[in-house]
Amino acid sequence: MSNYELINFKTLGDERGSLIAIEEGYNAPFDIKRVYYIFDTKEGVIRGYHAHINLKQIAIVVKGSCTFILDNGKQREEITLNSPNKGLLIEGLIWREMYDFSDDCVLVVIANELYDESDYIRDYQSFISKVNNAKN
Ligand code: T46
Repeated sequence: MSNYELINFKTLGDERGSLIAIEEGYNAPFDIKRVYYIFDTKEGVIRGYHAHINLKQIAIVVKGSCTFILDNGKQREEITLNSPNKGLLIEGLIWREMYDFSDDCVLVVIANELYDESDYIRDYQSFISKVNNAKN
């Protein structure tokens, strides 16, 4: 399925522990304009249920684990994030849902644009119409 990929971040470490740096143009393939993080997610909660029109993002679980459902309108795939050295790059029209958050999950997201509600598609049928229109 296109429109997402896993990025392996290089871990810089020494006897004190580990460090990962994310830099635009190096291991983040876009200008970084916003960072947000999701934590203390309650048991059984499913977040997301939307797609973005233009936004590019990298999701990194820096602690714990959670699973992304990624749907391009044709196929749905699941990817579990459980390592701070893996980044999930999502761009283009992808419906996403996130679930199975561990108690300690901290999900950091780096985005190429500021928050803009008009970039969200929060209705699944509208998402499918948009995908079909984009193909024609
Ligand atoms: C995404 C997934 C992975 C803001 O005011 N500023 C922000 O930068 C963000 C991200 C959200 N908000 C507000 C909007 C809502 O009132 O925070 C509230 C929760 O946001 P939302 O319900 O969209 O959260 P999620 O977890 O469903 O989705 C978030 C991102 O919004 C979205 O872009 O791809 O994480």
